[in-house]
Amino acid sequence: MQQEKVTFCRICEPFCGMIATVENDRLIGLRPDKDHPLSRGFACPKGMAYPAVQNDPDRVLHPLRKRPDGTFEQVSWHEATSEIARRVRHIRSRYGARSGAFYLGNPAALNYSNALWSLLFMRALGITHFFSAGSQDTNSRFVANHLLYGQIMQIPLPDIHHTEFLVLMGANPVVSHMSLCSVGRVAEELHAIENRGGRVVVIDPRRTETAREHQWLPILPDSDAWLLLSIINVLFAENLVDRARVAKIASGVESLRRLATPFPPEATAERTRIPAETVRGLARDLTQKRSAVYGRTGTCLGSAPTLVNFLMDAVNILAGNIDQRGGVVFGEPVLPLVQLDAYTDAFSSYVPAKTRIGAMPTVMGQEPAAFMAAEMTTPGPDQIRMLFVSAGNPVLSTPNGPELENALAGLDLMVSIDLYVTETNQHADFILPATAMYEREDLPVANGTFYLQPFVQATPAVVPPRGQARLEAEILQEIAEKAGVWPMPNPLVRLAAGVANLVHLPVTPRRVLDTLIRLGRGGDRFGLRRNGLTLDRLIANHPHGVMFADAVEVGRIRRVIRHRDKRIHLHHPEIRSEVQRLGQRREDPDFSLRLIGQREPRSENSWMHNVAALRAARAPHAARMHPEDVDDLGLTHLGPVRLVSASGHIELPVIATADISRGVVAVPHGWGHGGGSWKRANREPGANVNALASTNPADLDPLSGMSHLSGIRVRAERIDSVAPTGE
Ligand SMILES: Nc1nc2c(c(=O)[nH]1)N[C@H]1C(S)=C(S)[C@@H](COP(=O)(O)OP(=O)(O)OC[C@H]3O[C@@H](n4cnc5c(=O)[nH]c(N)nc54)[C@H](O)[C@@H]3O)O[C@H]1N2
Ligand SMILES: Nc1nc2c(c(=O)[nH]1)N[C@H]1C(S)=C(S)[C@@H](COP(=O)(O)OP(=O)(O)OC[C@H]3O[C@@H](n4cnc5c(=O)[nH]c(N)nc54)[C@H](O)[C@@H]3O)O[C@H]1N2
Ligand code: SF4
Ligand SMILES: [Mo]
Repeated sequence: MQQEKVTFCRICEPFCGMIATVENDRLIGLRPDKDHPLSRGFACPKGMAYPAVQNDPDRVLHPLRKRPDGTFEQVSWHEATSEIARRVRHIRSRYGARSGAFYLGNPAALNYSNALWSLLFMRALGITHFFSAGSQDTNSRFVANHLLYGQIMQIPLPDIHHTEFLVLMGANPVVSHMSLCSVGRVAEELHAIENRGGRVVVIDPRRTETAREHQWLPILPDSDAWLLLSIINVLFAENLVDRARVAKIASGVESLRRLATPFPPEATAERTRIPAETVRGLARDLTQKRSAVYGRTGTCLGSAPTLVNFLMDAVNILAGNIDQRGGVVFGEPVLPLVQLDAYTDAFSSYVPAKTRIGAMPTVMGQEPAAFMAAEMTTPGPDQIRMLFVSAGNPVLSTPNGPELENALAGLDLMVSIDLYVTETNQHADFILPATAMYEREDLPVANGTFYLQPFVQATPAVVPPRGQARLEAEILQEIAEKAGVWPMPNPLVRLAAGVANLVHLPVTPRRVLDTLIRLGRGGDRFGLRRNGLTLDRLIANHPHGVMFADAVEVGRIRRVIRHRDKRIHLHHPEIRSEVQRLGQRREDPDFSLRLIGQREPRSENSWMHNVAALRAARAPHAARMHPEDVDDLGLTHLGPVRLVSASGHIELPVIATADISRGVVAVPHGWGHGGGSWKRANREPGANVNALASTNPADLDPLSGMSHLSGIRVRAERIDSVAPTGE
């Protein structure tokens, strides 16, 4: 019998509404949900293709244990968790709790029970080596937030629905559908800005899918700090800053002026390749209209990314656009996440000079993933002996995968929870099968503060788990219980436990979520408000979600800022030294090209390459370069090239295209498959671009420990053929 169920996609951040068709407990189709208030009938090819992941014959459906000969055998859940717990106890007693590590990958951020219970599991086991995709994605943005507003949770969002002038720096929303900003149908919303007389400028080294639709302003990779300093310089020099107004909300304005004084646009044009007059025009326009500057991974992965994010906000602040309708605004989460953060500090912690290797900061407890290999191979009391990986493929997603693979081989215990055997977990002792997204109940908790409109939606599981797949939270809790370290005290759990104890129920992710909903906007306050929201009511009575208002409120900045004086802090010695460091960088003529990434519309990081429908008639993995660079270097269009950095080299075909600036090479990340269970992906030619990235502490962002993945200095060499990779 066929049934239709209302749900939503959790591959990326718009969480598009979906109607699932289910037959005999099998997901047989998806269509976009026309009644979803945000996506309004839109879904992208990745989202639509998810049934092929759900039903993939290559999925791992039973716990797997590594045999001595390196192959995997199926074992029962009981055997797997008991043996893991036994080995955990042994390693803890022999080397101490600090020998444990956890890597939490990107899909965990869109899966509340995995994220929440992974954090609790780490606390229970005393794991301090916590790594995540964040140090390849968001942490520089978060540290800029910490410096400016004293908190990490609420970051400025471009008010796309009301702005008249949007500057996108290092973001490609037509392909990525926006990130750290949950908004539906973004490609249309960008056109709507122009339709109401506004303008969208895309500052990007590549003429991206977004740039093609709007106004492209090419920039040399890794030079945004110079551009932003010049914009700030012009704002002051041309008296465009309403000083009295800014002084009301921010301190350190004068220090910022001085910081930017040496950088008039004429002094930075050569570094950015943006003409001085264009920079002056940008600065003027930003103060004349409702404007917003927004950046994403292109501004988070360079060599000084905290500085870039800091300066980007400084421009929004100085131009009078922060906390303004049509400017940048702060989200209003429906669940009481901000209160919870203020109470526990769980999501806003920042500790400078914390890590054993490199003395780097931790951001929300996360150490730089670039140090994973070194933390495994460097002797000492905190050397990593055991690693848990959930929803991550760091061999392809973090710097220097080959180095990490070698280090993984030396671990005493490695456990991975995933849908597939991957390049990473092929090195594990155990691979445990996770439920795929339509097999679980969910609500986008971590994105709560990033919604442009106050909105909440929960979905039930639409199909039962395939095979023996289980929720990550259940798996982790069982291991911790068997290891004798669960339950454990934690403010969040205590809160839910308090509630659960009243009715003598165990604490589960579901009860924590229900508690948050009941205490949140529209919540039933445990019966005080009749017909208020509970998790069950949200699912049963509001399948397409609840929209509380058309837009988030503005004029709330004092409530967002967590500095004691309730002002934005624009003066920081760390920022000053970052500007000095910029000026000290010497370019190496041996590596005169700059490497950037390129997200593809039909791919999600490393893990949707097994879906035939997404790969049909697609060009194979390749580098993009300007035709004149291709000619000058003696390369040929579609011919092979070797890219060399100070850290490694890769070989792949090159595509000549005028849609990229000269001196720039673009290569998508997440390729270079081999050894996983994803048979089709393994057959695709491709190279791991992160073999070119550095794990040397000197190459990371000192303020955030962010990996340097965009603007890596490389050279291109002519070769006769590409060395084969994969199977
Ligand atoms: N050069 C370069 N490198 C980059 C980037 C870049 O732009 N350039 N981008 C960075 C960014 S932004 C990110 S987010 C990271 C991603 O880094 P990672 O999170 O390490 O890598 P993914 O490729 O997203 O791998 C996700 C894994 O989770 C599995 N998975 C999928 N769904 C589920 C699920 O529901 N449960 C479980 N348990 N597992 C699941 C998949 O099979 C896959 O193995 O890559 C980063 N690396
Ligand atoms: N189709 C698809 N969608 C995705 C993903 C995916 O893999 N595929 N991944 C999801 C994830 S995990 C994330 S974090 C988001 C990321 O969302 P986005 O950041 O919007 O996605 P990217 O396509 O990486 O866009 C980064 C842009 O920065 C540009 N850039 C690189 N270096 C520089 C620089 O130095 N300066 C400037 N100004 N620009 C630069 C690149 O050319 C690129 O166009 O996308 C999400 N959505
Ligand atoms: S844009 Fe695509 S992948 Fe992202 S949530 Fe929407 S349908 Fe899913
Ligand atoms: Mo990401």
